[in-house]
Amino acid sequence: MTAIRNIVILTGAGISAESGLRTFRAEDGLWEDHRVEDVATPHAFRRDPELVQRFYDLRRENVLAAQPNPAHQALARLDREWPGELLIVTQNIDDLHERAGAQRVLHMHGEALSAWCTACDARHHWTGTLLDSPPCPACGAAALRPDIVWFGEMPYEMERIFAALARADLFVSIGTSGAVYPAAGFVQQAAGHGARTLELNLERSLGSSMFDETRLGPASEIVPAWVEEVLR
Ligand code: BJW
Repeated sequence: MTAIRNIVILTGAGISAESGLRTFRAEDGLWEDHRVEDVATPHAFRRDPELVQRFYDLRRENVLAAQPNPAHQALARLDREWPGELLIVTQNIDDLHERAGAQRVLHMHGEALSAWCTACDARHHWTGTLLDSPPCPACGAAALRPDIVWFGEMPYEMERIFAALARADLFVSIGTSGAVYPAAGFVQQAAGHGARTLELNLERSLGSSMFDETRLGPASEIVPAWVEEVLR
């Protein structure tokens, strides 16, 4: 087996579940209260901006109240101690990887604590509400929306992600159901370039059979154990 130097880690809602943030597709998931098409598409935002702003104002509040768990902390340790290339590509909009201390993090589906001005294209760190239509700090327009990638929109930094996948010796997917593309296809891309692939999840994902290995359990247990093994 080739020595591992370059690692790409994909994280999903499952890594933050034990921090108290609800996942999407579980029975008690976020979208049990909302239809996806009512809150996570540009069309929904045009049709009912107040509903969408209220949904994300609440999500922002939840993110601010949450704390990183041992899985985030273990990945932050790996980021600090891994001498080779490493990229944590998260689908999550929370900032728990960063608050645990990880630096090599990319938010492909946007960030809860960021507001995007559709008038001047500026992005602002945002911890307050957007429902009350505050002015953009850069141009003054009342045109701020959550800086979130909705269905039908292009995820962020795809070129950088594909380049990292092409160089990866190891691809690890943590706490994601494999229901949403393009992230669900990363395992095939990495494997196609020769990477070993590992899934860490509470339950098998939709694409589980595409991984070389699957380890099942809560992220707060299986992620620290895996990091310990990699750094040994
Ligand atoms: C635990 C745990 C514990 C729980 N420990 N684990 C037809 C076919 C194929 C594709 C398409 C299609 N029609 C349309 C598309 C494209 C579409 C898509 O994929 N649709 C599918 C529904 C089919 N995708 C898009 O539109 C994307 N854009 C796009 O494709 O642009 C074109 C393009 C082309 C080529 C290259 C590049 C681009 C945009 C997708 C945007 C997704 N946005 C959302 C919402 C916004 C963020 C937010 O509000 O937070 O992002 S959707 C939602 O799902 C969110 C998540 O990031 C994403 C993934 O969810 P995740 O993280 O997997 O959560 P769950 O709940 O599904 O799973 C949780 C997992 O955790 C489970 O597996 C549990 O077992 C596990 N777990 N507790 C460990 N304690």
